[in-house]
Amino acid sequence: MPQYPKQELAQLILQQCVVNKIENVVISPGSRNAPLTIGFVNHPEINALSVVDERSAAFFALGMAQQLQKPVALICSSGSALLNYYPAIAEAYYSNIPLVVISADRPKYLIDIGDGQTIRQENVFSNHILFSANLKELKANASIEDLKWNETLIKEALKIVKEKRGPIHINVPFDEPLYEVTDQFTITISEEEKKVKDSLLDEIPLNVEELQVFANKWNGSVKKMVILGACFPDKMIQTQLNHIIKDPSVLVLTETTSNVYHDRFINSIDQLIFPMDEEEMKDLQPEILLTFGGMVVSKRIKQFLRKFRPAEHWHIDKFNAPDTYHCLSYHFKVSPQLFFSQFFFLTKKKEGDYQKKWIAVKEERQIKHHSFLQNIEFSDLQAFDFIFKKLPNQVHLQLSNSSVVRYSQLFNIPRATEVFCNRGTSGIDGSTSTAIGAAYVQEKQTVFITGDISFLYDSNALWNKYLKNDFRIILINNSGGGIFRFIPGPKSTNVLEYFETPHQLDASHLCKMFGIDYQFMSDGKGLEESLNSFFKTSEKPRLLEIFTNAELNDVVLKNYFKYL
Ligand SMILES: Cc1ncc(C[n+]2csc(CCOP(=O)(O)OP(=O)(O)O)c2C)c(N)n1
Repeated sequence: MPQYPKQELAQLILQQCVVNKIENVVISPGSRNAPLTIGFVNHPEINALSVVDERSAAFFALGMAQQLQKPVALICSSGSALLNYYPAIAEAYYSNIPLVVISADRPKYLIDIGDGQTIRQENVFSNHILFSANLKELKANASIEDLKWNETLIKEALKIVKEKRGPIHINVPFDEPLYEVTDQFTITISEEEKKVKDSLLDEIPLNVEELQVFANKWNGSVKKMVILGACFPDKMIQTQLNHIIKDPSVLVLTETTSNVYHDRFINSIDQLIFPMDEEEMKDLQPEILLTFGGMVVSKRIKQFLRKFRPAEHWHIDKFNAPDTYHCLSYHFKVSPQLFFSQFFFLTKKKEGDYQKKWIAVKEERQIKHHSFLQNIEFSDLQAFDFIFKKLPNQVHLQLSNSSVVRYSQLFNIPRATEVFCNRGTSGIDGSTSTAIGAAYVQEKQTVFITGDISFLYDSNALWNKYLKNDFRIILINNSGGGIFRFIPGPKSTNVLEYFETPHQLDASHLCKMFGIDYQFMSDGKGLEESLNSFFKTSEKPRLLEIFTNAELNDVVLKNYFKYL
C-alpha cells in the first residue's frame, strides 16, 4: 500500500508536480523534508533519485534537465543544505535549464529564534531565479484560502519553469510531526485540472511587415555574420543553417557547443581571429550580425566585435537578448526555428566574396594547424589532438571549463558528437556532476573531459550510485590551473601559485574509493594506445588520467598561435 505524507502541503506539491509531468526528482537527505521525501519516493509516476551532497545533487539534476529538455526537481532539507544548490541554480539561470527547487523550511515562528538548521530561506536565490514561491504553513485545520494561496503559487512556479526554462524555487514550511503517513491523499486534484496545458509550443509568429524591414536590410548587405552560442542539437536548425550558408554574403561562426556542422562554417573562431592584424579585422567586420543560442566561449570574438562593431546586431531568442557585443539593435522574441522559417521567405542571396574569402583563411589555418601538430612535444595540445582523433563517433561529450573547453574549440570534433559545457557561469564547481547527470539519461555513451582542478573540486560527484559503466572520464592533469599560465596576468605577478594552485595529487585513490577503473599515461604513444580500448564496453566506469607538464603546455600553445 502506498504511503503518502499526512502533511497536506507536501501532498499538494507532489500532485502538482505529477500533473505537470515532472518525472524525475533528486532528493538529498534530511528530516525537515521527510514529508516530501516520503511522498515523492512512493509515487508511482516519479523516479526518485538519492544524492547526498546538495551541490553535486543540483548539478546532477542540471545535467539531467539539460539532456531531457524538461524540468527536473530537487528536494532538500532546511538550512545550509539549500544554499549548496546555489552554484547550479546560477548555472541553470544563465543556461536556461529548467530546475524545480523544493526546499523544506520551518514555519515562520521558528526562524531566527535559535532553532537548529535554520536560516532565512524565503527568496534566498532572488538574483538568479525565475520565480520564488514562498509557501505558507498549512496547519491541520487550515483555511481554504491558505490552501488556494499555496496552490496558486505552486502552479505559477511550475508554469514558469516550463515556459521560460530556468530555475524556480518553492520554499515549503513544515511543522512537526514530519513522518506521519496516510494511504491516500486528503488533498485531491480534479480531473479537469489534471489536463494541464502544455503551452510550450504556442509561439506567436513575427509580424511579416515588420520582418520585411529587416529582410530589406539583410538583402542589401554584402557582409552578414551569424554567430551561434551553445545550442541543443536540433535537426531543423542544422537544415536552416545549411540553407543560409548558400548565400555567399553570409559567414557562419560556430563553437564546439553550438552542435551544428558544415564545411563552410567557421568552427574555430580563435584560430581565425588570433593571428589577424587591424586591417584584416576591418575587412572581417560585418554590417549585420545575427546571433542566437546561449553563451559564447570565445573571448576573442567578443573583443573583436566590441571594437569592430556591426551597424546592426539582431538577437533571436524567445526571452533574453544579452548585449554581448555592446551593439544590440533588435531582439526577435521567437525561437530561431520560427524566425528562420519566416525570414527565408523574405530574403534572397546576395553575391559577394565575404564568405569565400574567410573560408579560404580558415582552410589556410587548418593546414597550419595540422602541420604544427605533426611535430610537437607531448603536451595538453597534443593530448587533445589524440583524444579527438580517437573519440568514437556518436558519443555524448561533456567538457569542463577552463582550458578544456578552449582547447576543444581548436579541433574538428567528430560530427555526430553532441557537446555540452556549463558555460552559464563557467564554474569549475559542478562539471563532473553535470556530466554524470547527463549520462544517466543519455542512451549514448558519455565521455567527460576535464582539467585536474575542476575534477578535484567536484570529486564528490563520484559519490553517486547512478554512475553508468560506460561513463568515461578523461582527466588532463597538468598539476594545477593551466589556464593561469596561458593568460597574460598571473605570470606577470610574483604570486602565480595563488592563481595556478599547483599540486601533486592524482585521481588513483578517488577511483579506488568510488569503484572506477583507473589508467594513467604521460606520453603520446601510450596515450594513443590507451585510447584504442578506453571507450570499449566495461564492467566499471573508467578514468584515464593524462599527465602533462604545465610549463611546456604554455610554451606549446603560445608557439601554436604564433605559428598560425
Ligand atoms: C567555482 C569556480 N571557482 C573558481 C573559478 C576560476 N577558475 C577558472 S579556471 C580555474 C582553474 C581550472 O583548472 P583545471 O580544471 O585544472 O583546468 P586547466 O586550466 O588546467 O585546463 C579556476 C580556479 C571558476 N571558474 N569557478
